[in-house]
Amino acid sequence: ANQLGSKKERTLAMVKPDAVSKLGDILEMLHAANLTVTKAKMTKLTWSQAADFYKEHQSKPFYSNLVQFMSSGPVVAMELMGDEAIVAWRRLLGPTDSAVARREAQHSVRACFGTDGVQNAGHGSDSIAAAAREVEFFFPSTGSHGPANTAQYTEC
Ligand code: RTP
Ligand code: MG
Repeated sequence: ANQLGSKKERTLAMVKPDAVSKLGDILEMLHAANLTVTKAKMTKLTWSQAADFYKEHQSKPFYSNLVQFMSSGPVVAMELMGDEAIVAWRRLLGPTDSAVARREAQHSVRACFGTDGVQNAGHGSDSIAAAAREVEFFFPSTGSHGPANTAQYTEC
């Protein structure tokens, strides 16, 4: 914790296929919430990549719909940094079901841009361990080609 008692954390945010066209609005919401984008990538997940990413849910009834949706079009993955970034981004996302979000968190990402319970605009890591796994999933620290993920963000 710093002098103010807050913890700088990183988390993995993903803009799901139903909200990629709203990326600009979502970036504005991140900025307003004091969350900094430190890595970003647009990609289209294969079915098996989406299945791997959400494997903790493989026994759930919605799993095949979820994997189908998550591999149906491009997604934008971002590493975010900020004070208590994990819970701050999940708060900004709002409740899992977009209809509930529209009732209970009207200014959230899912209220504004989500479609329903599965197509809900965004994903956020739910723990420090999940954030580490999910950042590595999209931004592998070894074995990647092209420019390295070593950019250092500086305040402007
Ligand atoms: P996420 O992992 O995507 O950030 O969402 P979450 O923590 O709010 O919700 P989670 O329980 O982890 O579920 C992962 C994703 O599966 C879809 N889902 N559908 N039909 C349903 O009951 C249902 N429940 C979950 C959503 O896309 C959810 O974000
Ligand atoms: Mg989750």
